[in-house]
Amino acid sequence: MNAPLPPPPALRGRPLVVGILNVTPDSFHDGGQHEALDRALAQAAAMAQAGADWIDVGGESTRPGAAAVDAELELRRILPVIRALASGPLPVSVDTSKAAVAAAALRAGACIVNDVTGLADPEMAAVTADAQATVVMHMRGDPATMRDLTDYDDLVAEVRDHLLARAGRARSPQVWIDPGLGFAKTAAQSLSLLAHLDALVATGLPVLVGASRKSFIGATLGQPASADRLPGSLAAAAAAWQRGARALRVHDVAPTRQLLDLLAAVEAA
Ligand code: HH2
Repeated sequence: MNAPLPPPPALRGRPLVVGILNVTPDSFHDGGQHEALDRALAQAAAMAQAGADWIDVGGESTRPGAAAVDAELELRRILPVIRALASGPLPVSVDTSKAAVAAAALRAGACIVNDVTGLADPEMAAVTADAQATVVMHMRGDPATMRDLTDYDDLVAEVRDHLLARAGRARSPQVWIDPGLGFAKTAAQSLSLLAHLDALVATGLPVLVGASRKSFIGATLGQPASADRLPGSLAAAAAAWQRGARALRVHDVAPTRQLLDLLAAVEAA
């Protein structure tokens, strides 16, 4: 098992920065960049050097319209990376919705389960008992269907109540909740969840936010290419931190770390 995860930081304290490491050909921003083991490990080392607190390893893209990947292929992609990172300085999460994949990743040295489906797999709750932490994210449907599942009567309350119910299934010592920006949400709904993040923070569970380079930022700022969304991603990270997020899942660790450290320094001054 790799380095242990620290407890969630205090509200408005130094937030955790979760570095994204997608070992996929088709992730919406970093797809194809880290498929070779040496490139994945170099990226993890660069993120650690830049101030990441934890590395999130994924082997299946969940972007809208992404093709599903079977467990065997997902494991072929992620296990060599997780095994290599297990002896490294940072805790490692596995970004998967399959209980079998999560279990194998934990055996290989990961210590956190990050499940975008919020423990939809009936076997996942039992697997989380072997993890130090679980991230329970809100979504509806799957990447193929979620764009058509954006009707909510009361978006913020429904997301909060769903997350509370799903978090109750997880058996890890730490359970994080995540609004799932961009997952079965229009751009306006992702902005609204960010604006009303305090409703999730008020549950008392630590909140993790993944806004990095997502299309709602592009839609808001007129930036169709994810490569042009760093300023918007930093603004979203700032908005999340100011509303009480305790971890930010990002592609760009160094600029996010600087942004958050400065905000925390202003707060402490
Ligand atoms: N977003 C993505 C994947 N996993 N996990 C959590 N907890 N929260 C998120 O917002 C989240 C997530 C999608 O981003 P990315 O991994 O960069 O892309 P892809 O799914 O195309 O691999």
